[in-house]
Amino acid sequence: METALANEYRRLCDDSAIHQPLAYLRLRRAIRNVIEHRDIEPGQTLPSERDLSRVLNLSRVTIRKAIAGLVEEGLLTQRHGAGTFVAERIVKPMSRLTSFTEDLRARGLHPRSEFSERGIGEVTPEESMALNLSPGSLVVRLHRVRYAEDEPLAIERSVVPASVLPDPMLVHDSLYEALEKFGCRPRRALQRLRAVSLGAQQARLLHVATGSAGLNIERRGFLDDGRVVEFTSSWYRGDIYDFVAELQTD
Ligand code: 16G
Repeated sequence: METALANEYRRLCDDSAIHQPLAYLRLRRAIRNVIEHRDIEPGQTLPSERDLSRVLNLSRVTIRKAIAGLVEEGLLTQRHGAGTFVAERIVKPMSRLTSFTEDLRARGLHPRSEFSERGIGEVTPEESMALNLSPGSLVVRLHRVRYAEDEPLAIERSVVPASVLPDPMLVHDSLYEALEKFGCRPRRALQRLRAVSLGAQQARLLHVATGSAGLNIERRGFLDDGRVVEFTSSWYRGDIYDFVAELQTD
């Protein structure tokens, strides 16, 4: 691991296409890359600050700064006296508007989806409220079970105005990638989180016992001009996910 990280760090230093003069940001990127390439697995320990400082010829302050950012992002966790580990549970920071696909890829996992619905229809009263659409408008509906390799992690039901995404078949793996192509990826979102116990059908889809803990998250995603481009209700497995928010006083 130490060697893989040192090689990656040196590669970034030598790569003239990467203009990153700050050593701690370069190191952060190198750690992110080795996690993504699975040179270090979830649960494994990162080399100590002292070893990294010696091998990379960087100050311990730089190493600490690089690591602190990744702990905040949820890629690394620290246990007092035991060191720094690659996070095992999926820690999702609430401060960044990322997609399921991006979150998993950043952890070296391969996201995929199984669709149970991918169609277009007239907006329901509840959807029209959530999306600010007038009755009769058309919406695209996507119902998916979301996996990391073969492990189901979440169930998601997304509704998107057809004026933004005209054809549901344009969504393959990632809704946000499809929206991006139309310049309509959400720029801001409002989320509501609720603790739930998963019903029989949801539990079966997520391979957990009926009544297991889950998190229901509703996200409304907005464009800069205020249009709502997404209304998604997700049920995430409570045994795998941690949602983390950074709070500040005024
Ligand atoms: C996340 C979002 C969901 C969004 C999806 C897009 C939360 C709680 N939910 O799961 O609202 O629709 O990502 O992911 O983060 P995709 O681009 O991989 O389809």
